[in-house]
Amino acid sequence: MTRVVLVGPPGAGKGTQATALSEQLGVPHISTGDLFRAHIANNTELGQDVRRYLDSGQLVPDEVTNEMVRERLDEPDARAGFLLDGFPRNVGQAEVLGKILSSTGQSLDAVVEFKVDEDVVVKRLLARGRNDDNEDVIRRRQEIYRSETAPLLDYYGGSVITVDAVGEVGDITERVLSALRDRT
Ligand code: B4P
Repeated sequence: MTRVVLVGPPGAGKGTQATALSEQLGVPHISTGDLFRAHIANNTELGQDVRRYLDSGQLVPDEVTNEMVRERLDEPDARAGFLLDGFPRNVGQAEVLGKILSSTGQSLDAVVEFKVDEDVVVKRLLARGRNDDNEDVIRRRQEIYRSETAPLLDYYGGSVITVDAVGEVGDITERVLSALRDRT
C-alpha cells in the first residue's frame, strides 16, 4: 500500500519523478496541475474557471481543487494507493486530504520533499517554456510556494522524507525509492 504526497517548489521535478515512481510502485500518479490542464484543454466549465489562475501562477481556490481531488481519490484505482503531485499545496488542503482519507480508513504513508534551489528551478522552467513558464509568473509561483506550501513541511513533521532533487532524473528516482524503502 503506497499513499505518498510529493512536495517541492514549482519545477522541482515532482511531475517528472511521479511518472517514473508511479510505474515502479504500481499506483496512479494524480497531479492537480495535469487535471486542471486537461480541463482547460477540453474547455470544460471548470477549465474555463481555472485558466486565469494557472496563467497567472496563482493557486486555484481551495473549494474547486479539493472537490476535484475528492472525486479523483474516489475512483477505484486510487483506493489501493496513489502518488499525489501538487496537492496539497497549503495547510487547508492538507486538512481536507486528512479528512478524505480518514473517512475511508486510510492514511498517508509518507510525504516526500524535493529539495532544490530556486535559481535551478527557474532555469528549468524557463527552458521548458509552458504557458505559465515566463519569468514573472515563475517568480510568483515560487513566492506562493514559500508562503503557502512550505509550511506543509512543519504540518507533516516526522512524515517528511527530504530528497536532493538535483542530478540525473533516474538517480533522483532511486533516491526516492530507497528513502521510501527505508521508511517501511
Ligand atoms: P503544477 O502542474 O503542479 O506545476 P509545477 O509545480 O510547475 O511542476 P513540477 O514540480 O511537477 O515540475 P516538472 O516535473 O514538470 O502546477 C501548475 C499550476 O496549477 C499552479 O501554478 C496552480 O495555478 C495550479 N495548481 C496545481 N495544483 C494546485 C493546488 N493543489 N491548489 C491550487 N492550485 C493548484 O519539471 C519542471 C521542468 O524541469 C521540466 O521541464 C522537466 O523536464 C525539468 N526537470 C525535471 N527534473 C529535472 C532534473 N532532475 N534535472 C533537470 N531538469 C529536470
